[in-house]
Amino acid sequence: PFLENVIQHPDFLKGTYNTSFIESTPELFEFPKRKDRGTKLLNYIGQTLVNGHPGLLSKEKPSFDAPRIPFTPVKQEYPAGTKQILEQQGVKGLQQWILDNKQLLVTDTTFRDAHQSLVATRVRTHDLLNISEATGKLAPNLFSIEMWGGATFDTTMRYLNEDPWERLHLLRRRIPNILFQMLFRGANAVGYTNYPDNSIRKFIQLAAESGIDIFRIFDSLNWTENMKSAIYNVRESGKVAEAAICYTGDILDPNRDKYSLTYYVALAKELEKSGANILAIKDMAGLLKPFAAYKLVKTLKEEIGIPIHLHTHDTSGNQMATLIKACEAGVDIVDTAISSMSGVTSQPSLNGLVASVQGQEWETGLQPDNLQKLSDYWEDTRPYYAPFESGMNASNSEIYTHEMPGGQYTNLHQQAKGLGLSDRWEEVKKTYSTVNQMFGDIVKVTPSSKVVGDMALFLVQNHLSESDVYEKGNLLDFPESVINFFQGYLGQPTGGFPEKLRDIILRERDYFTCRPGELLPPVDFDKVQEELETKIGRPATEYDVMSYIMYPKVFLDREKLFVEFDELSVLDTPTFFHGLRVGEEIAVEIELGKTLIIKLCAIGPLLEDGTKTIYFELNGYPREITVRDQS
Ligand code: 3PY
Ligand code: ZN
Repeated sequence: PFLENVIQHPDFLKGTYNTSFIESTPELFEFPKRKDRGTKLLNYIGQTLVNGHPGLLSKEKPSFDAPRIPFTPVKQEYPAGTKQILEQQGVKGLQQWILDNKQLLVTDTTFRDAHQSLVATRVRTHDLLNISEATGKLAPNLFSIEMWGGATFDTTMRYLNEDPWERLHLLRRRIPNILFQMLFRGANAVGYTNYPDNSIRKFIQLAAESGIDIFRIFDSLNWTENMKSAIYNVRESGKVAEAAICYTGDILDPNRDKYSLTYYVALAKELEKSGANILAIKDMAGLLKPFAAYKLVKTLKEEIGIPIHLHTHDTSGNQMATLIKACEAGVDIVDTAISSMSGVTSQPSLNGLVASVQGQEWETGLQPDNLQKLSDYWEDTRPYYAPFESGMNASNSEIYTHEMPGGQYTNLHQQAKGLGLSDRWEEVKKTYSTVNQMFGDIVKVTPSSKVVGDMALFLVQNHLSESDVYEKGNLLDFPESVINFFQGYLGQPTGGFPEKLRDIILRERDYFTCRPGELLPPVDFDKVQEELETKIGRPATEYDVMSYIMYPKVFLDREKLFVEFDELSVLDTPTFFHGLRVGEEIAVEIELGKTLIIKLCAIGPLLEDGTKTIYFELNGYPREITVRDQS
């Protein structure tokens, strides 16, 4: 509301303001009361009770015990952490501090990749905020917290009716001492396709100003041309450019020589030369076996001078050993997740790793008792998201065959369910690996992994085999993402595209081999802002404009829901997903010091006009809501 007041103020619009504008204009701090928030929340709860939350089959609200939030006195100061090192010593100073450090440095991915990989990125800001102060105070020795980017940008808007920028701003305030890290998909930013160069620049500027310190930049085909602009812009913004080599194949398998040790060393050197401050080894599927990790890290430490940060997924169950072997080889930083959010498609356990290196030269300085408290919280909170779990309850070495990134596994599973293919999930996984070979054995990570996934779903859904594609491909309507990929919109894969398949998929369409960003016209931000404001009928902030550029339809859909239901992040998660049980009463703090008491009294029968009446009490007064049954 403050930003809205500023950009709507007549002096601001006319440009007749000076540096004391904010201090001398008290009305900027008068916020209009958002009316009817109670009614809007009742409407949302009513909708959820009658029609269910989108994507959730069960309408029954399960019972949960309140999560154990560790007590940390408000007055207790946040111990200084890596954020202060960056602020005081700059990027170069931080880099040197990492290199000089004997300790094994640890990143916690619980706020991003862990839940992206376990529960389809559904964890809500509400649950992150509840544990954020405790995380900052109980785990101040973390190197960084990965808490943004990847799929979180999309899913916060698409499924959680939230604003991703607000999540970043709120968390930043609650964790002022630990570096924040985001996953940035190079020229694809936080989306699934290349964006114009000036949008990449603007996105990085806004994210840097909002509190992101380390940008892990990767390209889904390891095509460095697509990463250089992001590396440059992160450096320009004074933040840390962590450039990633995406690991696929097996450097120790002599039969798979496309992605060899020599290939990765050359890539790492090129990224260092392009300005990377840290090198990430991004093992998105968990394919980097322990002895391969030793060899890769040892060699890279000899060949490059910047710190090395290892990221992996524990799908096979082997990856704690990978982290330990990498540690022996001299890795600087590793990614882990709090134990109750770790394992299988997520990262190896933070608590486990800390215990493993205790008493060794790499001892992390993190306190096991404190980490246990954080894990207890997540153990209590994770069941809220049970409907989004992948069903993979144990480790699975079949990952070495299908090579599906941990972050994709649960999403593709959900997508397959949505298409009615849940009983053919085994076939989907097999086809995923066939498609990879058809595409020439490519690096598979968002968005290239999505292209492979889309093609696999397309083949399974239409009962098509590999030979069907070659024999009757000219009659098939391939998914748009597959066509765009072969046209060159994601960039160029190592070794080029398989030409025969490209001809079948593209037919008479053109393809190109230059950097897609060169072809995309720059975004005119003012024009987009105008267009957006016309569509939503309110002033748009720079953040709104950027969200709209990244995901136009998703942004507008969320806006519609926002107008209908207002801010839903105030609801606790079980209520957000399932509504209330008859007789249940909740307190909802809609703004500081303003709480609504909502009680569900009864749900009326289905009426002839297709509606149901829901009987509530709002702050003790009876209220009725009518909801159309969409079943
Ligand atoms: C993402 O891009 O979302 C990923 O997690 C890739 O591993
Ligand atoms: Zn990952």
